[in-house]
Amino acid sequence: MMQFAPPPCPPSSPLFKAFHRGANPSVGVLPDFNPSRPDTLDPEDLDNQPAPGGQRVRTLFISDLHLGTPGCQAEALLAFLKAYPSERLYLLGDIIDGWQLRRRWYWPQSHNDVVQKILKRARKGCKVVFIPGNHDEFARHFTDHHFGGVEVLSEAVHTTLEGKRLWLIHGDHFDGVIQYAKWLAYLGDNLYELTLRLNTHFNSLRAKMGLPYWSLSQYLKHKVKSAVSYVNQFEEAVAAEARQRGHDGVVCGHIHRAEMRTIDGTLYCNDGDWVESLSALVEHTDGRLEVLHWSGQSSRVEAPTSEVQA
Ligand SMILES: [Mn+2]
Repeated sequence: MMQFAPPPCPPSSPLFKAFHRGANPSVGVLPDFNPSRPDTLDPEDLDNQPAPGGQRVRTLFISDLHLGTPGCQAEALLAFLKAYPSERLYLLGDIIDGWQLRRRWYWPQSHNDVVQKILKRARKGCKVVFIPGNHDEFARHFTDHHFGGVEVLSEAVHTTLEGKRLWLIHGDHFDGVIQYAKWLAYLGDNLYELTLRLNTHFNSLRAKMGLPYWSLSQYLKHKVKSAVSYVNQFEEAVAAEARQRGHDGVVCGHIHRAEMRTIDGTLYCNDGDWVESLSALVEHTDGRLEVLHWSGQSSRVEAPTSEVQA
């Protein structure tokens, strides 16, 4: 059985290099794979039954797992996947962090378990689609191929139970149209409060050195505002593009900020990440979309849907 994950071997090995460079299909390293996947999920199958606290859903959207990095919360993700079996699973990019793996090989058992769990889902009738992101762009060489029942696509459209067409992308292609630095999006309120305190010490030191007051906090406040602005710009740009392409909405990842809101009549959903926020987007069996935040059990937060004018 083919795996879409990089093989658990050091970066120096030829197989690893082949995967990262883009293997030549003519040598049969990664051929088209047509799995004997059942057409529908068998709800009687034990693997398709939710772990206590969870429930079976129609569709599960996850992204930004960053497998292959110490930051990936693989155990939490595994527990979440067990709690939420689904008829469809969309992996919206940055699943495997090729950037970091190239620098340093990090592949613990739990990360392998996540990959195995995903492949098992595919075998058990779940339709699994993988849309590579910028951190696993090596997989973009393999779009329109199947690996172990996992379909690799550059983008996709999901039709909800209610018949809405959702455009599925990772989202990194919008970096170019957004002015603000990506790292700013990660700055949180706590960090900001800390800088306010730091600022006091910082300036008393400056005063002792005979230097004029310079507001570190004001400087950073501006930067944090820029971060908020970055997120808004990203969301609006993605929604506008989805609208222009004639879709009812969009589901993406990339900025590690789970969200579900309507922007100028277009539904914008971000399924979050499994590094910081441990969040996912689900479509329930009744067609309702919901952002889930995982905290060890089935911690569920109803995402408010608000109309925001761009
Ligand atoms: Mn990304």
